[in-house]
This record gives sequence, C-alpha cells and structure tokens, in this order.
Amino acid sequence: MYAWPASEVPVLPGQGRDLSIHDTATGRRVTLAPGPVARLYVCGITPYDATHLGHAATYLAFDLVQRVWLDTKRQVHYVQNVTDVDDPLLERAAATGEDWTALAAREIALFREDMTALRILPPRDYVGAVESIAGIVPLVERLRETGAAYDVDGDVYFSVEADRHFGAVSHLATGTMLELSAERGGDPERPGKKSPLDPLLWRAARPGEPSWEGGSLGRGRPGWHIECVAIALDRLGMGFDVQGGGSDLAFPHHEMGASHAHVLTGTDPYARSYVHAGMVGYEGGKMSKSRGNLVLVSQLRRDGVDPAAIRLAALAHHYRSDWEWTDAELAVAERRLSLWRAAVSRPDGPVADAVVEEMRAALADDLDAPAALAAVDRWAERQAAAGGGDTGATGVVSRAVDALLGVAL
Ligand code: 5CA
Ligand code: ZN
Repeated sequence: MYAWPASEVPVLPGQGRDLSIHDTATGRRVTLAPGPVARLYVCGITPYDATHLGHAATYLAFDLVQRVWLDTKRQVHYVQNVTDVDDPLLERAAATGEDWTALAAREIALFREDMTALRILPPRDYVGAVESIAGIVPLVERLRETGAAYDVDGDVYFSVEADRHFGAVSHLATGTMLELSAERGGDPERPGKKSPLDPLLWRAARPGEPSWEGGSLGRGRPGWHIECVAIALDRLGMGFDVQGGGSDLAFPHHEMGASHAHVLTGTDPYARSYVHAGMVGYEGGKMSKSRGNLVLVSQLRRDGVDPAAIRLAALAHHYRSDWEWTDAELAVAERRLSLWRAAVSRPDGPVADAVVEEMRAALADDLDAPAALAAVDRWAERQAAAGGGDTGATGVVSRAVDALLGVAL
C-alpha cells in the first residue's frame, strides 16, 4: 500500500560514519556492515487507535538509522508492515460497532499524516497483513508439512521446539516468557498445545470474524508473527540488517518471528541485529492504547504544536531509555527549536565542519541523539555570541540538522 511522502534529505559534505548499535540478541554493541543497500524491517502499527508519542518515538529512532545509513551514501530498503487484521482491531471495531476495515483505513490515514508531519522518511515497501495473506498461507502449510506446526481444533500452532535457536533473541527465562506471552497476544493457557509458548500461525474462521481462503488450512486468518516473517522474507530475504521495534516486541514477537524464519529456510540469522526502542510513558504507566493514557501526535498537531518540536522532544531522550512525556519536555524542545532557528538565520557564524562531525559521531555511537542535540546547542550558543565569520556555515548546519536529525529549520 502507499506509505507517505519523503522529505528531501540533503547530501552533506565529508564522510558519514558506520552505525554501531546495541543488539538485543547478543546483548552487545555491534558495528553494522550493510551492503550498498542496507535492509531494515520495522514493525508497523496495529491501526485501531491514533498514533501516540510512544509509537512516534519508536519510528523516530529507526528514522535516525535510515538517516545515518543515507549519510554513508548507502541506499536503504526499508520495509514496514501494517497489522490491518488482528484481535485488538476486531475487538475495538466490535466494541464501537464500526466496520473493522473502515476503522483500519481511518487510523492508517491518520498515521500517514502524523509520519508526514514528523518528517519520518517512509518505508520503500509499506505492506498490509491482509494483502499478504496469499503469501502467508504457503508458509504455514510448509511448517505444517515439516512437522514444525500442528493443529489444535482446526487452528494451527507453531512448535517452538522446532527451532534450536529459540530464545536467542530475548534470552528470557521460561517463567518470564510465559508471563509476557499472556500479556502480549499469546494464549499460554489454551489446552491442547505442545508447549504453552507455541504461537498461533493460522486461526480458523469463526462466526462474525473476517476470514480468507487458506488452501489446505481451510478458511481463516493469519497469526501475528508469521505476518511479519512473510513480509520480511518476501521483500528483504534472510539476513537483513536490522529488525526494529519497541522493546515490547523483543518477546514474543521478534523471538517467534526469528524462529519461524529459521525453520522455514533452514538457515540463520533471520536478522543480523535486533534493535529495540524504550517505552514512552505518561502519567505513571507505559503509554498504550489499552490503558488509554495516550498523548496523540494528531492532538498535539491540532493544538498547534510544531511537529519539529515534537521531534526534538523525543530526540532529547536516548532511544533505548524508557521515559515519561511531560508538557515541560515539549516547552524545552520549543525553546531549543527557536534558538536553533534564530542561530541559522543570523549572518554566518563559527565554522560548521566540527558540529557536523560531532553530530555524525554522536549518531553513529548507538544513535546518541541527545549528544547530537547538545552539539548543535553549543554551535548555536557560539553563533549567538560571535556573528560574522565562516561564509556558508549556517547553511551547512541547517542542512546537517535536516539530513541527520530530520528537523527543518
Ligand atoms: N503491529 C504490531 C507490530 S507488527 C504492533 O506492535 N503495533 S502497535 O501499534 O502496538 O505498536 C507499533 C510500534 O510502536 C511497535 O514497534 C511498538 O513496540 C511501539 N510502541 C507501542 N507502544 C509504545 C510506547 N509506549 N513507547 C514506545 N514505543 C511503543
Ligand atoms: Zn511485527
């Protein structure tokens, strides 16, 4: 499906730096070595409610990944899915009496607007679960034929025992896996499963639920993890550079996805690295649609908040830390934005090469956006004090802030 428009990314003078980033699977910092076309898969939204600051912060983190790679003169093949059929979406539609396809279409449209306003570079492939069903069915059939999947009352489950690498993404104890599975879409209590952790691959049609033709599986709809695997393997293939998402996706979603792919292809790795953004909270809890403690990007926009300030407020936190959104954060970001705008619009000031290099070094160092902001702050202060000097400096800084941080001054 259509994603959203890309803003132009200025090409900067000098040399971009290779990204070194924290990989959840190894628990270590790894320097990524993508080919000329870097391959990135970031899990997309389940479109049953509007984009909140937590989603925005996660997509911003991976926007920085894309920007750092573009600065190294690589192309980026970025794929993002939309979970446009799943339990939470159907439950919300049933609760409000709305048609589920209309709900998904409305929320996807709003997400596009939010992403465009935040100047988040779009994926090259933006792919819905529904449009992928024809590609999902043969994968589930293959898993069933090889004995890695089995039936429970007409539904099909994946056996985690089939993958000898199972657990290698999140490294969690079984007790923790069981808890998280119950919280995050799994059904460890369901009788008849080989292991309580085994995730659903194909859910047989139920009265009142949408269903699609599933070949030997019968009519039904796909499970969550196989959706992302089908899309990632179709568009990127095995061994893509980064699987991204919020930290709540490490288990079970990315763990199960890796296992599905290992068993399907007989090879590994699925992704070369697994990168997870921290959770954004609000009023004492993780911001989530189910809790209802949301700060919506679209509401802030309606209130007249400059999307560049929202961007700066999120970038003031390291992507891996959990943090709380407050109005004070936004006020700091608005002040920073005006200082930077004033600084780049005064006559030329101090030499800019150093600030560009500082920004590059900060972002290449596990996406240290707060350090990159601090580098621009220091330049803006010097600029305010000095005035006059290096011809063209303000233009260089302005383009670097645009290219690397996605903020148009
Ligand atoms: N459709 C699935 C992924 S395939 C899904 O998790 N959708 S979602 O709408 O619930 O979340 C979309 C993305 O936002 C995920 O990467 C998720 O980890 C991230 N996310 C959700 N809540 C927060 C939060 N409070 N803070 C940061 N990121 C969040
Ligand atoms: Zn996903």
